[in-house]
This record gives sequence, structure tokens and C-alpha cells, in this order.
Amino acid sequence: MKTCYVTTPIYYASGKVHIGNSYSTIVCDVFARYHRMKGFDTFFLTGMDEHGLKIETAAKNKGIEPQTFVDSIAKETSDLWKNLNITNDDFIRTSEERHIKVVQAIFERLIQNGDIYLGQYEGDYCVPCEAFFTKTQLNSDGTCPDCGRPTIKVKEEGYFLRLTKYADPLLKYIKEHPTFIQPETRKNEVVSFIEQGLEDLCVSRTSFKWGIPVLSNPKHVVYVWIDALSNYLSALGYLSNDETPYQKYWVNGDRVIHVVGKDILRFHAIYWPIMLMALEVPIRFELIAHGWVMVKEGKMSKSKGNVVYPMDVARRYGLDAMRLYLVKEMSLGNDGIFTYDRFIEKFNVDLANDLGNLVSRSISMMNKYVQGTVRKSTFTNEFSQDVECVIGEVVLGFQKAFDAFEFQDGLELVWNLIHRANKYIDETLPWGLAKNPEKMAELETVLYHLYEVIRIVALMISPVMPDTATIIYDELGLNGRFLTTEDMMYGVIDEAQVTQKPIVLFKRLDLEEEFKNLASDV
Ligand code: ME8
Repeated sequence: MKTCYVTTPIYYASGKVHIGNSYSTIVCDVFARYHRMKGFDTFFLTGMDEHGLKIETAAKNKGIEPQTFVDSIAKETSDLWKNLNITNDDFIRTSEERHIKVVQAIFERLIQNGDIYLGQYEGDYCVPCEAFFTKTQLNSDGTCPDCGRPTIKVKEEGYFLRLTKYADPLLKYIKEHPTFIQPETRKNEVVSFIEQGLEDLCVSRTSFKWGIPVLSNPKHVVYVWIDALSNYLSALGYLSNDETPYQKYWVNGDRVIHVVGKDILRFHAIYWPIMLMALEVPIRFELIAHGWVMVKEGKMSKSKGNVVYPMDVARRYGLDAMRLYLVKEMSLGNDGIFTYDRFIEKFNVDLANDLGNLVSRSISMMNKYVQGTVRKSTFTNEFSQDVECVIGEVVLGFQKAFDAFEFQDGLELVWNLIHRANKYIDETLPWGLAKNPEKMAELETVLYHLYEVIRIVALMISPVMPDTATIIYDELGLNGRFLTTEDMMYGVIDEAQVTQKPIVLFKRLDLEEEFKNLASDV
């Protein structure tokens, strides 16, 4: 059986996860669910990044131990994932023993083979971003190039990872593996960053305590990126000699995908493969870098009070509608925008009008004209043939897109099929056929084609809208059957009995009304 290992970034345990961070997790969930449908043995990892100065300071401000602080955020975050229907197989936390052991072993190994050495660090450090910057990387006024806030000067003894030694092998690797960094524009950014010249990276700190101590020199704690990046191996049981998930999903795995936001691209595209080269661990992963979810005013920020939380949207409009909006409206490589007016507009068009309407009018015609029993029929006509053709093309394109993490393109195709089916109803006029007993075979064929379109649409949207897909499947009388990607083709079902009572899947929203409600809730 083929394997798929997909990971989200591990989230800083410093605050509440918003709709932007949730985007990373939702797209990974879509990928994992899709691969399970394809029959891949899939391992989906997410977790928490729990060390560092920022977290130590936040805990101190609350008057509690850092461990107590991160425990409560980890619980809140893993509960959120359950509520968002995320199907992660594991939840790694960097304060766990299984992770600490791996990081300490990795660090010692890199000291022993000379890829980490002790030196003097002098530089500019951004506390909120937990990142050091060279003079050339800082903004002209000396502020942080990532967040724009002031940096502080730091001078201390520190361990360094030899990035310089691996710059050429890394460039070679990137050139030889065209899908290593996606999309292409992000790859070009990384290549030009490396070509400008890398500097060795400071990977330990002595100025705070909340981190993993370096075993051979415990006054140092491991600086956050070696700690954080190692989660992708520690969760797989990297150190053990047994038949571990590490062997299965990493060393011998078929697909390994790390999904990251564009702001942490550099760490994953440069530091991480270099760490792996230094450890002699094969680089098995492909990196997908996505853009940011923005709001009307630009970036979400607590101080501006414009942060959108996923459960607020999901409670109001349904979880699946929110998941669909994020996956369908965001083009992976670019920034996307979340606004309630756009969300409501898309809800009405994509869900209430297109999908909801197709399902409800088709099922009620099946009940009205053939007592809910749909059968494959041999009768055909040009419209039906065209629908079969469109199904074939859409499924092919959909699978190609979903394999390549291009969910927006895949879903665009699904909606093309929905439009085609709605048009098919207008072309064939089943209510007219029903009036003429001689047209019974034609009517049966139309209803069967509609049935097959709805079934295949439900299957294709199931990684994104799992609850909706289950409801539609139940309405089609298929509970729990025909659920793999192989069932995504016309003609799979011979006969079926649909529900007599279809529910309204998505009720049209009134924009004005919704804005009144939203305003009164704030
Ligand atoms: O960076 N839209 O954690 P984090 C889309 N601990 N994605 C967004 C976003 C937005 N508005 N805001 C943040 C970290 N993100 C590290 C990762 S991995 C070994 C360590 C994304 O909690 C961001 O790009 O700050 C990143 O991919 C993820 O949320 C976690 O961010």
C-alpha cells in the first residue's frame, strides 16, 4: 500500500489559533482525507511549538509556569481541531519527552560530526518572531523584516549550524528536484536567497531557560528552529531501531508533504534540508508554501480587533461552508481575503443556488416521477452523452489537481459539473417527459444521470465538506458504500432508493439581515 505523510506547521503555543493558522490545518486535512480515499496509508501530523522566550514571558506575565501555560493552549488547540473536523493521526508537542529526546540526540550528533560548533553570537534579534537577522536582512531603520517591530542587540556564546557548508549541495538538490518547493515563485525566492550567500545560523541560547537543554552543555537551550523542525521526525519515532513509522512514512514513504505559510518558508526550504543532510537523513519531503488569509484592512491583528476566529464563522454558517470558502477561494500561492460579504455571497451562489438546488430538485423529481427508485438505463441522447463526457473530464482534472495540492482548480471543476447538471435539467425538462408515458425510458435516464452526478460530486467534495458529503450520500441511499476515488466514474450504481425527505442543505442568506445580526453580536 502506498503511504502519505502530511504535516502542518506546529503552532506557537502563545495565543488563540485564528482563521489564518487554521487554513494550514484545513488544507492538510483535505489532502489527508483525499489520500485516504485513494487508498493511501496516510499519517497526518499536527502539533504545538511550545518553547522560547515569547512563551516564557507570556507565562511569567500570567504568573504561571510555562508548562502550565502551554498545557492549556495545547488543549484549546486540539479541541479546536476536533471541532473543525480535522482528522490528524497525532498531535506532537515540543515539551513532550518523546520529542525532547530526539532533539537532544540530533543536537549531539551534529556537534560530534562538526556541523554544529561553539562560537560567539552578536546580532539583532526580534523577540516576537524569535529570529536573528543579519544587518543586510534588517529593514533600513533596523526593524525586523518580517514583522516591522524593533529588534534588540544580543551578544552571547552560542552554537552555530554550518549552513555555509551546505549551500551548494542544497542548490543542487533544489535544481534536481523541480517539485521540492511549490509553487514555483516561492522556489525562486529561496534560490535567490541562497545565492546571496548564507551565514551560519545560531542554534542555541543562554538568555532564557524555557527550551530543551543541550545535553553536553546544559547552560544552553536549543534555539527554537532546530527544536521545532525536528517534530516532523520525532513524531515518527526517529531514534528507535524498530519498524517505526519513521521507516514506513519517511525513509520508505511514497509522499511526504510539509505545508507551511510563506513566512516560514525559509526555515523549511533551507535550514530543514540542511539539517537532514548533516544528519544523513534522506530529504523525502515536498514543501507547499501557501499565502496568507487577509481581512479587509490587510493583516489580522489583535490590536486592530479584526481577528477572525474559525469557530465564530462555523457556528454561524456551518463548518463545511467555512472549510469550502477557505479552500476554494484561496489560491494556494497567493494571499486570499476573508470578508463576511464575500463569504455570504459565495455561500448563496455556490451552496444554496448551485449545489443545494441541484440536490434538492433532483431528489424530489426522483420521488415524484419514479417513487425514489433510480435505475441505470440503456436509453441515451446527446445531452446525456455530453454529461457522461463532462463527468469523465472533470474527475480526471479533479484528481490531477488534488494530487498536486491545487484544490482551487479541482473545486472549480466540481462546480463546472454542478452547473452542467443544472443546465441538463433545463435541456431535458423532466417534468415534460413525465407527462408522456412513451418518454419513460428517457425520463429514467435523465434521473439516473442526475443521480450519478450528485453521487460523484458528493465524493469529490467529501475531503473538503465531509459532513455535507455524508448527508448527500445518505440521501442517495448509499450510506457508507462506494467511497473511494475508484467510484468517481459514471455508471457505478445499478439501482438505488433515494430518501423520501430531502433536507434543505443550505438556506439562502439575506446579506442585510446577516449584517444586522453580525453587528448586534459584536
Ligand atoms: O510559525 N494566513 O507558528 P505560528 C495564513 N511555530 N496562514 C497564517 C496566517 C494567516 N493570516 N497567520 C499565520 C510558527 N499563518 C512556527 C512554525 S514549524 C516547524 C514551526 C500560518 O503559530 C503561518 O504562516 O506563528 C504558519 O504556517 C502557521 O500559521 C503557524 O504559525
